[in-house]
Amino acid sequence: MHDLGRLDELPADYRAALARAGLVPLWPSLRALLPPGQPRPATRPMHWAYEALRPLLMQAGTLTPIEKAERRVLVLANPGFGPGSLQASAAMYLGMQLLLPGEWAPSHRHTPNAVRMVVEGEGAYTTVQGQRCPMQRGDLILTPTGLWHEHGHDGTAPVVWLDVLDLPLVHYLEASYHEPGERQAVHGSASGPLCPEGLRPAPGFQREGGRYPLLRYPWADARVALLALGERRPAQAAVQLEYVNPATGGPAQNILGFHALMLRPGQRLALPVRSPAAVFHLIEGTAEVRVGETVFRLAEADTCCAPGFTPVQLANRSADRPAFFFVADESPLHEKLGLIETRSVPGASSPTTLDPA
Ligand code: 1HN
Repeated sequence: MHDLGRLDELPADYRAALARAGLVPLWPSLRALLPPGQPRPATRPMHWAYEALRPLLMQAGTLTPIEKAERRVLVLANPGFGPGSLQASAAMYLGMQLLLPGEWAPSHRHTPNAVRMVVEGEGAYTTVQGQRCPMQRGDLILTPTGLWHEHGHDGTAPVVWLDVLDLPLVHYLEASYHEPGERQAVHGSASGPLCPEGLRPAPGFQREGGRYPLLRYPWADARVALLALGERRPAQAAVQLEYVNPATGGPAQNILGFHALMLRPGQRLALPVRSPAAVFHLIEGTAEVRVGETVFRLAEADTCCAPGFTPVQLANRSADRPAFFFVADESPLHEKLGLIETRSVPGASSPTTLDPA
């Protein structure tokens, strides 16, 4: 492969003439745009410990009233995208949001899709398109593109949740905007699963809120399902559930994908190397996440991210308790764009359990 010409090899007056004409030579940038063999992700492996983040979030609660924030959020910033980065990966935004007792985060809607993974506290709720969704630890609540949403809190202690949005992508596409709204009239509750297992709304089913019949996925149900699946799957197999849209059987949202994953006591799992970046949030237990050469030790409520094209191994360090992860990734986007790739690593094409270390 030839070394290509550099910008500084070109005469200064020629470069100035190009700039005046609104032109740029391709060859100095060609290798950065199309690196050999695989991408060079800006996304860095990162770990955000809840223990470190929580006091700063609580401090935001005293420094900034909700009226001055609308959404009181500390963004989990990946430094690979530069100082002040507002993203965790190319397509994923992560933020920890705090709502204090009695506070209200007013109704709005926007083009990016959001989900909330509840981390701490009782008594808060999100109203999505008129459906009141109570928030309990580990619950996943969707606010798909264009749906009205607002948050309230009738409890007595702070409530914290992890927001996951496809904002970096939608903003890059120059498609990101919001509209403020009035307080919503509540005309339903999404306090339980819409349908039992094996049933789904028939084609043509429409509720206000349209193509998303299920907005709240209670953790209590997902946890029971993971434990039951773990009983039935071989001891070394991955125990993983995908959050799906029951109307389509496809991913719960269009751009980002969401899973719940259980590691048995002592289990180690090598994930296939894939093109999308992924985020791992530990709902329960203690675990180790190895991203390439970097090892993170996760406590409950910790979050980390892994760039695409990078080997990831998960390990449950406890000998007697399962560990439960919430996983968010960019796979629906890569699938739709025809960019999805899975590469074999020795011993891992589908999730593979390694011998205990
Ligand atoms: C948003 O609407 C929420 O509704 C949270 O709670 C975080 C980050 C960027 C843009 C919109 C919310 C957000 C957001």
